[in-house]
Amino acid sequence: RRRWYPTTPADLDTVAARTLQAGDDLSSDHPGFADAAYRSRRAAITAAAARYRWGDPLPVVAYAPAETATWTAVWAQLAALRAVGGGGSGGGAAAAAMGGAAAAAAAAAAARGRVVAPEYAAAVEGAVAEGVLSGDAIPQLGGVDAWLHDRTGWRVRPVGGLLSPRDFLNGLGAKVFHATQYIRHPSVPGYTPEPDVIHELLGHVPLLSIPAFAGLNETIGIASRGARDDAIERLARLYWFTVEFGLLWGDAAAGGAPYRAYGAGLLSSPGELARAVGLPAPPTAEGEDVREGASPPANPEPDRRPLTLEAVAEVVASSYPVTSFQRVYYVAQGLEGAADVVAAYARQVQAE
Ligand code: H2B
Ligand code: FE
Repeated sequence: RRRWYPTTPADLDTVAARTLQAGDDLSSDHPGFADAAYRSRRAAITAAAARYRWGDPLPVVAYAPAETATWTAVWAQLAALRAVGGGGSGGGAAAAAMGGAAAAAAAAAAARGRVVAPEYAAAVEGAVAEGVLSGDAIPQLGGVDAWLHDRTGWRVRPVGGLLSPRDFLNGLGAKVFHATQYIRHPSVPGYTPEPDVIHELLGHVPLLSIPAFAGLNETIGIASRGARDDAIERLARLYWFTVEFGLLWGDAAAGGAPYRAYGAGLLSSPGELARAVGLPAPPTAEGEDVREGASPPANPEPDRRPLTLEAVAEVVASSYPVTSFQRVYYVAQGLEGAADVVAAYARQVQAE
């Protein structure tokens, strides 16, 4: 007999409090471990997430100036990478002003050099235009949730830390994305070993506003329902190498960028994003330890392999580092291509 699994957002009340690593119980290698003020701040934010029940207003966090400064600094680095090849945020507007075929051609030329998925860049620009995302303040979940729900019907739910892969994937099947609200420790703004508000709201949420990509997430989530433990592990790996660290083929033949990132782990880490798409590392803040063990000698040029259904067999058998840059990235043919490969594998899992 198959075990019970949550299928509605309200069902998630039973799992969302089961975090693996409570926000007030940081492991000893966490940059905030020795910082008592950071720990108590995290504990206050995660306590509100633990009290949350479906239907409650989403918790509002009054972020301190230092927290906002971390958001703003990382936002600036990521915005620079997002704008590569896109002519900055004005590129699209300049093309639009020309009108007609000339505008389309100019927009296509501008987009060729992009190192992030063009759908992602457009989603972030749209959210900024609507005042949902901004580099000036850490967004609150309520505004983000309403914006996302309007687009793809997905909801955001607060969570105090990492969930088990099963609980987290079951949430995706209910079109619910669990989001942490605390921000990474200011000593290491370029990197976090666990999800934080930058990773959730700037990495994951814009992509979940894109129907093809939201569908990919839901597909993995539905396949996780009642699945055996070994199937959960394989789906978690598939999630990791697509949703978290996936790349798309770019437009190298036309002189554009060879790779474009769509993985949220890349889109929220300036150093790893640059490396994954083959750009020089962005300048880091003074004294910043971008990521331990991640300097070029320790991390030679990564492998990039095509994401095919045959490659998924290798993906789901591969463990991956959580606290250093990835050694291998899988490259898909557009977000639809990634979704097709994931759907084909999900059908196999459901037939097991
Ligand atoms: N929990 C939370 N809170 N956020 C995540 O992004 C997350 C998680 N990712 N648990 C999961 C695990 C992912 O790495 C896969 C499915 O294991
Ligand atoms: Fe994530």
